[in-house]
Amino acid sequence: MTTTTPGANVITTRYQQTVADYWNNEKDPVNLRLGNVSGTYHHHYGIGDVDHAALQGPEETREERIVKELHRLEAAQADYLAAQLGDLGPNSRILDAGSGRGGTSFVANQLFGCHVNGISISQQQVDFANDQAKRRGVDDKVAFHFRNMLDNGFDTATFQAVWNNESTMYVDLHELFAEHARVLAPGGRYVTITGCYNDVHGRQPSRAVSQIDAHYICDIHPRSAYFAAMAANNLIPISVVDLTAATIPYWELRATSEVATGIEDAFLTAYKEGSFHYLMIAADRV
Ligand code: GPP
Ligand code: MG
Repeated sequence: MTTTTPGANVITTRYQQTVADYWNNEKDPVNLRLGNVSGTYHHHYGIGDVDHAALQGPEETREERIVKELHRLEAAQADYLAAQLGDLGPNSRILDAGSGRGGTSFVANQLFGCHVNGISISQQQVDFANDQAKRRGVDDKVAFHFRNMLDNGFDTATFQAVWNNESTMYVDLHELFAEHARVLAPGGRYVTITGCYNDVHGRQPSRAVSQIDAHYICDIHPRSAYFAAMAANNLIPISVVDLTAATIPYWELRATSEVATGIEDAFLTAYKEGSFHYLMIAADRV
């Protein structure tokens, strides 16, 4: 696996340090209990219909069944993202920008058998994910690094695919896509699944979107910003899918669960009032 020297300073602003602090301290049951279901730990939301049959059963096991079902919907989201990464094989090299506890990286490695590099500005997340790679016996192919997605330190034109699974809202999109375009090989694929606010609803984020920003210390971008920043950086969209309707069942189920964190109503309000979308965008590097 090729690794080059990352930028000398991984964390370059005080804002980035507050984000790193959040993730270094995060041990939320909504992420750890769900991850324990299969041993794959995700940091993104779910898509698809709730299987109400799977939720039938005695009251004592209700919570366990909800946790399992939420995890299944999150796994379906990761499978969906990985399926957009293009025609990859065991020799492909791919980059997970904002890799969390490694969930999507392991899904992609399992699907393609390829080399995966994940990067995060949270050392805790990097350590957790590298430990997972060892336990799974894939540390020869899947590795996580303490690096900044705006200055990732990898060689130019060396990745066949790059993705952000719900991590673009922490960075400036022009800086991000310039860096992605630098490391993507010509014809390489970029994929993001993201929450973005609806320009049609207004030029500024809605109250519910602002509540989500405050909860995660992020800065959700308008939908338009993605396409402007891609166009400026030789990333040409090939597929745009509105996953809003597909993610609402996940949030409705999560809102009824013990693992709810308090942000569920803001997501449901934002999606249902139309001020916010859950979007998949795939683009090719030219
Ligand atoms: C985290 O997932 C995702 C984000 C913090 C980015 C915000 C995403 C948007 C679509 C706006 P998580 O699994 O760590 O969050 P939670 O702890 O709420 O499950
Ligand atoms: Mg989560």
